Amino acid sequence: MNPLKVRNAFAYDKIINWFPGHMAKGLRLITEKLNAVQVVIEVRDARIPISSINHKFEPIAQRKDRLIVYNKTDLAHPATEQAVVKAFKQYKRQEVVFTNANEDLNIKRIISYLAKKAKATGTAAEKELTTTVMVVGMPNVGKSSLINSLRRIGIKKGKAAPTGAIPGITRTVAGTIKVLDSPKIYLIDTPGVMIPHIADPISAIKVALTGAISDHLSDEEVIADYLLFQLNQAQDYSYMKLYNIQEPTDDIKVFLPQVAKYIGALKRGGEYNLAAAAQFLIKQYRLGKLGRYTLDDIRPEALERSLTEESLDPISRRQQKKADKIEERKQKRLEIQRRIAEREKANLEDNM
Ligand SMILES: Nc1nc2c(ncn2[C@@H]2O[C@H](COP(=O)(O)OP(=O)(O)OP(=O)(O)O)[C@@H](O)[C@H]2O)c(=O)[nH]1
Ligand SMILES: [Mg+2]
Repeated sequence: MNPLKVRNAFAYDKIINWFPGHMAKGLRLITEKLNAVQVVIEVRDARIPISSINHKFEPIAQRKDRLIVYNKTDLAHPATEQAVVKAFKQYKRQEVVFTNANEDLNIKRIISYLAKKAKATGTAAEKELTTTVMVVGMPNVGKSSLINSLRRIGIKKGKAAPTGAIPGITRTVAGTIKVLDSPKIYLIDTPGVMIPHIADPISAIKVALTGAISDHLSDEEVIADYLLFQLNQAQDYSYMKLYNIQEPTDDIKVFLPQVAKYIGALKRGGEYNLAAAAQFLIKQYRLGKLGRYTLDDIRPEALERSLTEESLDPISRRQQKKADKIEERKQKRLEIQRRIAEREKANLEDNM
């Protein structure tokens, strides 16, 4: 087999923006309900320990006791946990827990952290130790699954928060969900909130590949290409055996037709359906069928660069803030237009 020529870097400069109305509203409700909680659990994706940090949560989490949970650790590279735990301790003085909410991994650690934060509430006669916790994070990282897992372990009860494989399942900040009896621990589920403007296009691709951005908004063939780039960077050519491909390739135009052939994705005229092949590959990644891949650079020097404040370029920070403001204003305008349209539709129906 000839050694494969791979790209040095992935070229992409498109900006993906996704901040629908329910997220802006969710963020508002999260801020409003903050007074009622003692602890904020910020859930992130273990496959993108840096790219799943949403600076929108900083002002929220800073005011409370914060626990950072990196979920879907079963899908991340096994070296991620140790590297990230160490770097966060060193550069952020923050404790982080890695979980697999589907298999209740490390859930007891979270329960004991929350139990220690319990405070006396209620009247003097019937004082009860209680912790109320808000669970926030980017879309689809597993916030609702984590709540269900805590409840399974804490009070041995079934699912209370709806979950699903696409982002945007939880639409609003609803009531509290009990996950422990003594002390009483109540959790509040919230809708996933996306970073309003991701300045780095490659971060946006990583976020999309993990499933936090609605698929129709991002170019699936580009995301599949990024996946191929990552596999080849890791010199992992297991895709050859998986999809019956003779030669490794770093060219998505060569790769996708072969995957389409393997899964039998054909268009009406008999052409290969490349979009279907790209969707298939993305799904395989999300299910862990291609192996455990962490997409952010977790080498010690890279983590140091990402986590130390000084390394953040003040100009790009200013640009980010400006872009956030513009995006927020746009979303507000869209929300108002949507409401007007709804009202007009309702009036029209009334008059019919
Ligand atoms: N492999 C794996 N999948 C997980 C894990 N946690 C959650 N999932 C899956 O990820 C998907 C999203 O889970 P949810 O709990 O709905 O995510 P969420 O953060 O509440 O999503 P939104 O409400 O849309 O913001 C579901 O298909 C879950 O089964 C995990 O630890 N490992
Ligand atoms: Mg949810």
